[in-house]
Amino acid sequence: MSHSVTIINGPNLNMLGTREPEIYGSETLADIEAKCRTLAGELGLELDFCQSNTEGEIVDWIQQAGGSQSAIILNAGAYTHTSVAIHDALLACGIPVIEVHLSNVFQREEFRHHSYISSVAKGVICGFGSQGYEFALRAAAKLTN
Ligand code: DHK
Repeated sequence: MSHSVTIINGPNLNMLGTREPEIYGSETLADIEAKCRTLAGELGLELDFCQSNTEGEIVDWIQQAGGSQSAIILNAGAYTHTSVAIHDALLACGIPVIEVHLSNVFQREEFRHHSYISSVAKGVICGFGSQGYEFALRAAAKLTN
């Protein structure tokens, strides 16, 4: 049976490529999606890949993934540091969550040091740029096997 993984991207990640490239790199989100689709194929995973600037839509996607997917990979952008609603949705979804950040949030402003996601995630990957998504997919493949 092939497993399905959802990669959910939060606010402003649609701006990758032009947004503070010295922090987030020069690849676009479409570039990252293409790399993830290639790797997911190699790992035998089905992949959903989505992005929203809206907190409620991200909550909806987490709820839907709980009923249909094997794992969630989540870069919640700034909602990482603010969203109790996303924390609660992750607690309720019943599938493993891998938290990803492109940047090393611990080398940045203090308000980025706290995450509402980490305490309910299986693991956290940050600071490796877009490669972090690939690490997360490999972790998801192991978790779902
Ligand atoms: C992305 C964002 O948009 C920020 O709000 C987070 C995260 C860090 C990242 O590094 O991918 O603080």
